[in-house]
Amino acid sequence: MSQPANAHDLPAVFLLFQIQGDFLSGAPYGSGHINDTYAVVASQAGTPVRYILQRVNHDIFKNPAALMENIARVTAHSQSVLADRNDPDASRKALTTVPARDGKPYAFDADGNLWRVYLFIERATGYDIIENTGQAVQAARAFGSFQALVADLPGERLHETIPDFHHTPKRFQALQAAIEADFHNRAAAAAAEIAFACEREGDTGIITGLMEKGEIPERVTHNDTKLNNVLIDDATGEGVCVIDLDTTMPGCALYDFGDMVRTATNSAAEDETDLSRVESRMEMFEALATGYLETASAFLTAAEKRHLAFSGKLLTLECGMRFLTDYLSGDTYFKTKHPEHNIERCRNQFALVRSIESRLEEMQAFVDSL
Ligand code: ADP
Ligand code: GN1
Ligand code: MG
Repeated sequence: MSQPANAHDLPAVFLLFQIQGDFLSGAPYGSGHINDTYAVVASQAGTPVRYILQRVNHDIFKNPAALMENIARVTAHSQSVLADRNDPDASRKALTTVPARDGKPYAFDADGNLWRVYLFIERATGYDIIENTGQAVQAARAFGSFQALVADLPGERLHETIPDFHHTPKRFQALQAAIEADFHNRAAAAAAEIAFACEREGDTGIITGLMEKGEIPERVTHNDTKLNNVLIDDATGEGVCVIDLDTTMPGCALYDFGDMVRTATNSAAEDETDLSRVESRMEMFEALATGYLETASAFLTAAEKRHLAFSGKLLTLECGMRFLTDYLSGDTYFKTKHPEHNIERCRNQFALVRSIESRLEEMQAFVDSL
């Protein structure tokens, strides 16, 4: 379940970092499901300045120092590209970590938690539900540009911060193990959802199978392209910054496009329980495909393009299976607000899968027409 707001000693954590000025206040921020995120305010000679202070969830990210090595490399690369362009807004267009007292981009507290601080990107918003097709175009452009940017990342292969993160067949196996164990006696209540996932087992291995055969390439990808992981500029409406880089690692371009479809085409919130409101909107899909291909068509292969619509179905199915697995396992992974939260999210995602299935051909025909 979610952390209580007063779970951490924010003034003490603040002092671990080279933040100028005095600690004024701190409060939980955002709607991420994984890390503990706070907006903290420092008084800099009387002017309040916000920062993002985050505890990285080390139950999920088993090697948070390696994760921070990835982030340091990706953010340094983004900033050097922006500097080469003399971009006057560079510090809003890429995440910037604030160093700890020892110069590292993170610090450990007395309980062994890893913390990091980012400059707060002001005058921009991460949306849980999309408001218009313009935002879909912008979000897709931002994630497509991000993929193009990290394609040139110098150095070794990035660390896999969560192994097999989007290996859907392994996610399916994990679901089967949770059903068999049924430690919390919840499988009976989830019988319909379990059946839904089992009927679609054949879909789970399609993308991993093409990757194993070398027909779809491994690329550095973001892997968590949920709509609220791109900040949209409040004034211009442009996608200003891609955030939440914890899962930026070797992956597949389709994982990123698929998760955009999952989050940006849904006409309702991810945990909406009135399933009649859950629909994958064609106009949002078209906007996503348009924005994404503007920035990514130069590097995408024909096999990747052929699976863009399917990736939306697959990533939605995978996410629904992950919520279901977590429900059966006693809600240990995703932050939840009440005991039914994960199964409600699962039902919502599976309703969205059905909706995508009903227009899959139309979606792919649109991609092919571009
Ligand atoms: P999680 O992995 O838990 O989703 P995120 O890194 O996405 O954590 O952060 C949670 C939320 O905090 C984001 O959805 C966004 O609203 C906000 N956020 C994160 N980083 C920044 C930043 N540098 N500037 C402004 N807001 C941010
Ligand atoms: C988590 O961290 P956040 O809230 O952006 C999850 C994603 C899921 C998403 C479902 C590291 O994303 O994989 O798709 O919840 N992140 C991790 O909303 O597991
Ligand atoms: Mg996030």
